[in-house]
Amino acid sequence: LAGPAPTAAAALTLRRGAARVLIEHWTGASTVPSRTLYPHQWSWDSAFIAIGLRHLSARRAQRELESLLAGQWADGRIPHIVFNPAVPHDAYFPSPDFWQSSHAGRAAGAPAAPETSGIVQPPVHALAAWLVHRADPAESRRRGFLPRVYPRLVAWHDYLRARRDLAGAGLAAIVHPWEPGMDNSPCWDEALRRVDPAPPDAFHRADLAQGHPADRPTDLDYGRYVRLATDYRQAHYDDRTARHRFAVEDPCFNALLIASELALAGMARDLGTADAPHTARADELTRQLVTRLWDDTAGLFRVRDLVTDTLVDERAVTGLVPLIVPRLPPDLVERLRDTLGGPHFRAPSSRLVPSYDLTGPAFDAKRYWRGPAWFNTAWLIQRGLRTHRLWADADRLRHGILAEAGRSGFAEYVDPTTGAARGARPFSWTAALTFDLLC
Ligand code: 9WN
Repeated sequence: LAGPAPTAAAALTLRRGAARVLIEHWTGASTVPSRTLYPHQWSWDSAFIAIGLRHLSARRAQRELESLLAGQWADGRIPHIVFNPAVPHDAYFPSPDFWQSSHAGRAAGAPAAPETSGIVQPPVHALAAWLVHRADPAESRRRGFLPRVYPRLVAWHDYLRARRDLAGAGLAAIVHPWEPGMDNSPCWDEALRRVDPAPPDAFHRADLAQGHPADRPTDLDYGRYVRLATDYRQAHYDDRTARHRFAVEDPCFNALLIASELALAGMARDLGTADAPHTARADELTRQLVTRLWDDTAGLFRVRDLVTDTLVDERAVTGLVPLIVPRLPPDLVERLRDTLGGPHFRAPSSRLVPSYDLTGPAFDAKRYWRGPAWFNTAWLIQRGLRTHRLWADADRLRHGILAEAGRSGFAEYVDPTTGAARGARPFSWTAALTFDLLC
């Protein structure tokens, strides 16, 4: 399924289509992931969107990240949603009424405005900001972009280090299944079984009015998401006192932290802050990632459940994303490459990477992060392959991303067994990352 590169005409059509999605989803200060399903600003979406947008308008890409950072809390956290006050509250659940950030999050430093969620998403932001800066350094300098965002991104990483190193071993933990951005991955199933779901009448799902129920997490999943978020809110989102019933170390989240820490090192050099500790931090995180999450038998990284202090016995795409870590030991790179091309992840009909083991007991070709192939993880993996100079593998995946994006109309994800488009369409990061690969 290697597939050829798109012809010049096909690439032009794809570029135009991707640009159109980004323009139509721009709200004036940021980009919505989808006009229907996700009408606010999401954290890691904005980072991926900025990576594509930088080729279209470096200024707009900077504003995308600045608008997200306007929702940053005084404790350094970047919330996973920054709400648009113009959007009716019933358009998305959970809405600002549920999170109550400006009220319940006050002690943890939530801003008075805008309203935000209280949890986080993977730290792709510094990587995105550095790529945005490098796309047009003159425009970046003219707007003072790096001097403004660098301290905020440092504060974000400080938050993860100070408040989220729950095991005390150096890696950042996530405390809600929405935090890794892979909501219903089978990797969380066991940990979630310990959580009593909130009763179904305690919430009303807006997503089912837009999305297909077979594509989305179940009501039982939502009951547990609501319970965990309610508990966190009742603890005023204070990580020093909150007791987390769900706490795991996720490979993708930490790999992105490493890539972003290295991006901070680049920014610090550019700003003349030579003694910044970022490279040393990235090296230490890389050591801990390998020590705590690598599974040599399976040939990929696993999730660590911090309540039981064990590795979760599931293979998922999160375990392949650490390919983006530059100083990964070469033998691990080889093993990851083999796993990527082996029976668990080589999909028959899609040329992307399925979100979950094709042979795994929980595999579901349609349901969100339980099998469907997503474009952001494919983009990260192709970047990782390139980082390790595996050019042919990277090109194959790049061509796959371009082909699937075009064929699916920039879908949120595709069924890896049939190649059928699923989820929201068009979806912003699919368009943005496609655009990036064409520039
Ligand atoms: C909850 C916006 C987000 C993505 C996540 C994806 C999905 C939200 C939802 O949509 O999550 O945050 O409502 O399902 O899982 O990765 O950031 O696109």
